[in-house]
Amino acid sequence: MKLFVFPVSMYSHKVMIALREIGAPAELVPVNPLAPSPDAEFLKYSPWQRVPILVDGDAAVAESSIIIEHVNLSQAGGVHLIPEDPRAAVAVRYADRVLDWYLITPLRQLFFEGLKPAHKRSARRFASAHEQIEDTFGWLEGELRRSEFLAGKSFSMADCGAAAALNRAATVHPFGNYRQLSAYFDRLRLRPSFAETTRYADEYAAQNPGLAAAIEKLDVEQFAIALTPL
Ligand SMILES: N[C@@H](CCC(=O)N[C@@H](CS)C(=O)NCC(=O)O)C(=O)O
Repeated sequence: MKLFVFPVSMYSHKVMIALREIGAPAELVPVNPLAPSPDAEFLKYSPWQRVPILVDGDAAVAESSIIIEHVNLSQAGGVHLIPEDPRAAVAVRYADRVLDWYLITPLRQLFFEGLKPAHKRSARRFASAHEQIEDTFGWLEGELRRSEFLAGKSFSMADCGAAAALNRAATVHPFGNYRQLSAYFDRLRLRPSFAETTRYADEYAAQNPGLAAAIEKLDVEQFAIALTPL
């Protein structure tokens, strides 16, 4: 299997964490979807220029959650990131949708707003993204009072998305007084799947000077460096 990733992207991290948890190794192919002319093979599989994309034999699978479903299906035993019990599976898919729409989406809005030259940035759009992140933190705090993981007793697809998103949120929208959320993020960070994924991102950022700092500061000049093709 081959997984096209942008090494610092939240959706890529979500899938990288999942594959490591499942123990389904894939060759990671780093691409920059924001580059003016991205890798031609990547474009063949992703006409939308979006990562991640999984290539498994003849199948090319897009969309982070569907990639995880695809790999999860081929697991005969071992770790299942989507429970076999249908009701428990719905809870996992629900949390996964909430995270994609109401946490990763506003975090991406902050990123893309930060890419714009200062005079084109909108205080209203920044505020609306922060407000949505805050609402989702409140929801997460309530869920985490009930269980150790986001959607039940065991680590699932929902926790993969949460780990990827909270890692970005920690730099641009701190957890404040959300104590359950902070403690949950600390637990996620201890997982080897998270550590390996962030190590890969850090190594990539180290080879692309300015990128890590750009993400932290959402600094428009440094983001220009992030746009340099791989
Ligand atoms: N719904 C998609 C979203 C994928 C996505 O937006 N990926 C971002 C990276 S985090 C991307 O490729 N962005 C490039 C762009 O927006 O041009 C998924 O779950 O995989």
